[in-house]
Amino acid sequence: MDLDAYFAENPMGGYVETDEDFRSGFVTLVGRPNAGKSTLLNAVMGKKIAITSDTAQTTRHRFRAVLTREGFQMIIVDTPGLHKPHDALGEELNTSAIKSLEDVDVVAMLIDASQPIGRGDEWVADQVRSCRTKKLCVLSKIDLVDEAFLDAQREAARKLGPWDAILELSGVTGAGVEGFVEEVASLLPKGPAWFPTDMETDQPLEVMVAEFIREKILRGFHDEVPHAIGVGIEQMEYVRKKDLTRIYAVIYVERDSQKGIIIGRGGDAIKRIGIEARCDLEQLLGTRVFLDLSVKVKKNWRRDANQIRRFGYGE
Ligand SMILES: Nc1nc2c(ncn2[C@@H]2O[C@H](COP(=O)(O)OP(=O)(O)O)[C@@H](O)[C@H]2O)c(=O)[nH]1
Ligand SMILES: [Mg+2]
Repeated sequence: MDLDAYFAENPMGGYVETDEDFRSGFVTLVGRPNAGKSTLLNAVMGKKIAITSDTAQTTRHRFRAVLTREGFQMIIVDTPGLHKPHDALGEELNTSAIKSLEDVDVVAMLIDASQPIGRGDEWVADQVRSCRTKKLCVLSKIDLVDEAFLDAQREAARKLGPWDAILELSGVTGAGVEGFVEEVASLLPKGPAWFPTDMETDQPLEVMVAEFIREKILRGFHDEVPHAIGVGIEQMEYVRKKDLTRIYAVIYVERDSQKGIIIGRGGDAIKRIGIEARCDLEQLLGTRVFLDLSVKVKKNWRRDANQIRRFGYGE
């Protein structure tokens, strides 16, 4: 096969020219739910790839984002938070996060600097300590704390170590994010790029679309409903003539009462979810979007490991 001709015709397949100083490798983000892992991932990538919210179990599956720059390629693994599991879904999510500690070069443990460091963080640190990788401790959300508090947090974080470095940053303001990228890059082993330069994530598009919709529900409802939902994409088609993507998605809930809440009075709530999701999806896809949302009841899907996998969560 003539590779030059192939790449000329398929610019999507480009690989970087690498020399012997090129570094490449994997960094996994771990920490308690809400530590700011997915927000940091988006800040590093300079665009939204991961969904974020202040609801636990926002991130339900492990996936990778690829950052390629001159001199290095970094594969960032985002994970569900590590926490004490309460149901089959929670257990799957933990397993998924713990697995992500294997076979990587750097583990970055995020700690929300605005919260007291506690048992939950100690438990995560215990998991991290037994890894043979390089280890970073990242104090996140520093925009929410003052200098004195941050000093105390840094001291508490040090005791959870040993760490190769302790960093501080805010995924919201961007402070310290570049420093994080540089630190990780310096810890990566030498070696050629793993992925094409234009590849930004290994999440299938369908999964990203479903996740972007789920995010709007997480952000819109602050009771138990968010935990009970899963989103499935039934059909997705691109109409070239209209530069339009048609998406048919189903929101699964566990009970009729939850279905009522998601739909809202006179369909208000689901209409709002649809409008918000469509905005994000148009950004993601770079086309106009027609979004059809429906709600179905699927009892106990969270207790059934097979169902959980069918929704694309966990391993
Ligand atoms: N103020 C502030 N909020 C943040 C920051 N990083 C994350 N958050 C918020 O914290 C919540 C959890 O963030 P997320 O990235 O989903 O956490 P994850 O569960 O660790 O992936 C969201 O509401 C974010 O907007 C930060 O640097 N500053
Ligand atoms: Mg997350």
